[in-house]
Amino acid sequence: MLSGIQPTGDFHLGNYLGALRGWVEDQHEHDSYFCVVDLHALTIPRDPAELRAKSMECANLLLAVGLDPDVCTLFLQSHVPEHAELSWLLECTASMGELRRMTQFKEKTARGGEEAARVGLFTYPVLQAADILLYDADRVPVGDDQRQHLELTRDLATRFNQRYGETFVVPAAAIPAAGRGARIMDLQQPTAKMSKSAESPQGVVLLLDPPEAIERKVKRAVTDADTGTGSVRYDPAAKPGVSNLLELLGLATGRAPAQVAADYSQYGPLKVDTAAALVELLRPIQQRYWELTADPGVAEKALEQGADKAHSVASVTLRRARHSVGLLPRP
Ligand code: ATP
Ligand code: LTN
Repeated sequence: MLSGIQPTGDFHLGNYLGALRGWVEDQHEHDSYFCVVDLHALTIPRDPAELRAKSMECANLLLAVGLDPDVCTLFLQSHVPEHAELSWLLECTASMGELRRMTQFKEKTARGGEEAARVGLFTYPVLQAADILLYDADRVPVGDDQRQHLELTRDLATRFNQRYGETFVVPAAAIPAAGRGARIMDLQQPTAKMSKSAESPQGVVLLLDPPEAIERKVKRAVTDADTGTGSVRYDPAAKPGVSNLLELLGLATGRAPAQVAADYSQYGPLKVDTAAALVELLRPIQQRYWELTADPGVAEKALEQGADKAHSVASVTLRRARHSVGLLPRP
């Protein structure tokens, strides 16, 4: 199993409930690789000092949510050069047309236009395919927004295998069920996903937000005008704001959102309880995070051990792929 996360922006509840929380459980059931995708972060302008700091912050947060470096393999993408090399072989497998159809590319170039976009933003999903295929991953846990990138990875693996003979394992996405964290919505704009790159910070609950900030953001969450009888119900299409709060409270307390709805008739108490549950959910993560930042050696050691393990696996797969396409081994 493999998944990745970009060391950019600040981690939020969508990242945690849609992806990271599942990773922590998965690590005990699968041979798991978790990659901080620092090369992907270069697809849009980044300050070098900030990228360095964010990469360490990201590693510390992954440890704080519960990834155990003695159980799983946690590493930085750029520490394993095979990722960039396999990406080239896959770029020679992918077509311009299929990359141009990627929603993320279209969204991220909507404002500045395609002309100014970095080529890396265009080939981003190919590098992602390399991340996955290098580890023979058959399970890739991600949020719903990554569905299209996973489809592309499957297409590239299948095409490569057909062209050059069986080389890669064709992976499958593991996406949480609807209402169970697949797509946590922005609290201010409940029809858009909660995102690191959201316009307003008020709609995004960060993993490191202090309790007062969590309470304020949840209290001000956009609900809707329909406050009559039966207004607290799980109905994402008609009531996106309320449904998102029900989903959050459900995820924090281990219940289905419709089950949570049965306990409430008004928005006020739902918000108070959601905020309190989120504060409790994040408290131990924040505490571990601050302990880890005080001792940078822990993350450094985890990343070193992770890079060695990842390299030993990736180098074997890359050798296989090089041989398949006809590249000669070095004498
Ligand atoms: P950006 O919005 O700037 O692209 P992001 O918040 O989506 O960033 P990523 O690093 O791209 O962050 O995502 C890390 C993981 O979190 C991915 O598996 C992604 O699917 C998941 N994820 C991100 N946002 C949400 C969300 N709102 N709900 C559920 N899962 C999410
Ligand atoms: N594109 C993903 C991050 C990512 C990833 C991966 C996820 C890069 N490589 C490999 C799963 C597997 C994102 O934006 N969330």
